[in-house]
Amino acid sequence: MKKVITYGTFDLLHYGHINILKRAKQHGDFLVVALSTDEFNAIKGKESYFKYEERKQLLNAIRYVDLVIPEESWDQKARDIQKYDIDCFVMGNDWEGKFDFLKKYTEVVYLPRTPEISTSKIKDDLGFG
Ligand code: C2G
Repeated sequence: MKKVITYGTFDLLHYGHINILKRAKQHGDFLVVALSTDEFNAIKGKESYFKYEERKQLLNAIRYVDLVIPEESWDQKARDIQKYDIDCFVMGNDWEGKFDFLKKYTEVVYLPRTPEISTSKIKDDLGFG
């Protein structure tokens, strides 16, 4: 079984998130999503509208997602890759090159983002930016 992992906040779940999860899953048979905790979001300088458990519930309802784990720090990725026996690490290309250090542990793939949508655009368009 080829296992894939990806990381993110996935707040205000939208079709850009679905697109990356769908394409990430195409790189294997089992997709792990490391979901940023509320505490880690604070470290990332983000405050999500939906809290961790709500964002986890949404991700678990997506057909492409097989397991959701917490992302609590920047430096857990190598451990996660070994712990979950990951064969492929996938991120959107807004992170292009940032995780190349993981190539010694696993395949690293950056996929094009869905350009016209983002959580911050949704907030801005709704007047909550
Ligand atoms: N994404 C996308 N298209 C969009 C918006 C997001 O492909 N229109 C992708 C991002 O590239 C990322 C994933 O969806 O791969 C999750 O995006 P965010 O929730 O914004 O995650 P981010 O804040 O980038 O956190 O350690 C890594 C971080 O946790 C990533």
